[in-house]
Amino acid sequence: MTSRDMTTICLFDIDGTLTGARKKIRPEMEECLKKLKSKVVVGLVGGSDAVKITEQMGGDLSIIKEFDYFFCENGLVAYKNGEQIGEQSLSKYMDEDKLQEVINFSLNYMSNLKLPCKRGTFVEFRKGMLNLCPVGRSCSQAERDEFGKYDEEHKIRQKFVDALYEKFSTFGLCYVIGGQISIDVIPKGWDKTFCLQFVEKDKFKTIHFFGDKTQKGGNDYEIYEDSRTIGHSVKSPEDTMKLIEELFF
Ligand code: M1P
Repeated sequence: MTSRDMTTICLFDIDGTLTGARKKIRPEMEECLKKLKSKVVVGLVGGSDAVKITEQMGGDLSIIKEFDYFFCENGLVAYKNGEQIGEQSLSKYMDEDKLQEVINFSLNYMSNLKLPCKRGTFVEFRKGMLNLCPVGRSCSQAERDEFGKYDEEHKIRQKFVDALYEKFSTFGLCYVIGGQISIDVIPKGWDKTFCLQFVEKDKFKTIHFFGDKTQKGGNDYEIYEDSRTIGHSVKSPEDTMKLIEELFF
């Protein structure tokens, strides 16, 4: 057996790349990542928080140590070999008045939307970002899928993003469509490239990144385009597995 190449790392987005949107990882993908980890260093970089990502990876928080690097909220919360190595705080970074202006505007904007359905948790305050969700994060899977389709047709989130940029253009914030039903609000530079500072310290020769939202405005765009990474744009988890086979086996 050849030894593991510790100079090459593969970083993976989660929704649409390793799993379906907010779905659990499938056994064949688990197997594929396990096999890949015997060859190179493997890390995750997701927009969601630790609880949601570990749930999708099929376990509780203890699953974090199964990955060489585990970056939640774009790396604003970072782990290496199960140990936490970084954490940012949006509430410390941003002036409370400004933060409340964004939250109040968003709640008001969402209150004027007519959608197929509305549930609860329209604003989720995370460690390093705000997540705005017009349908409400407590919706069921069926309601999530319904909103997803409605949004494709009516561009609810894109219009919301445009309104946020128009209203708060000087706040130094980015409004990003990452998943299926919500918008992430992050300070400029707190996109997925944020995680690269941690891997750079370990002097990898090659950093591969795999993601599906690699188009401008998507939450994989900056890291996919970054000169420090080799970016791979995928269409689905099946596509990711195929690419891993082609590149590494
Ligand atoms: O894919 C990453 C995104 O996953 C979730 O998106 P949604 O619930 O809209 O499908 C969110 O956790 C979002 O913050 C994250 O970027």
